[in-house]
Amino acid sequence: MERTFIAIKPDGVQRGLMGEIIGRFEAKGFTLVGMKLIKPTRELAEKHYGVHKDKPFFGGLVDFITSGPLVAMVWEGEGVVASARKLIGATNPLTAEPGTIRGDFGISIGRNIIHGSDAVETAQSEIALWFSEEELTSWESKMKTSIYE
Ligand code: D4T
Repeated sequence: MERTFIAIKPDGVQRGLMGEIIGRFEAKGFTLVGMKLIKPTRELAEKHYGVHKDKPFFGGLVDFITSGPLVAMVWEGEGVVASARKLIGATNPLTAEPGTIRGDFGISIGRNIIHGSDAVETAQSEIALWFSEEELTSWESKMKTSIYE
């Protein structure tokens, strides 16, 4: 089953949106297989956003992501990588569609509340970066036959 890495960024934590965001993934039918509240080190944040290291916003992004606790999660389900990106919405909250997490709760691109892996391969490397195997718990929801045909 496909897995993706989701992080509620420090702004989402500070604004009290943890329950709302986790609830949206649960209500959709996805399964939570790992979760922890952590204040990431600079090294971890720089690795996570390594693809952006030459961008002008990189320093500010790393400062922000290490500024406070975030909720790191792994969610599992059919097509969860692409579906999570749709639940999250466009990178810029001002142009993100209403009904998406960023569209409903954000304004600034540098405070866009949540991260979700952009592809299956990225998800695999991000999960390995943020979690050890022992921190992930495989389990089968008793609602599975009501969610999947
Ligand atoms: P993440 O990776 O956080 O899920 O965001 P996206 O996948 O939607 O968008 P991204 O990789 O292009 O951007 C990563 C991260 O950088 C912040 N950012 C981005 C910023 O502060 N200023 C900018 O101009 C851009 C493009 C927001 C998300």
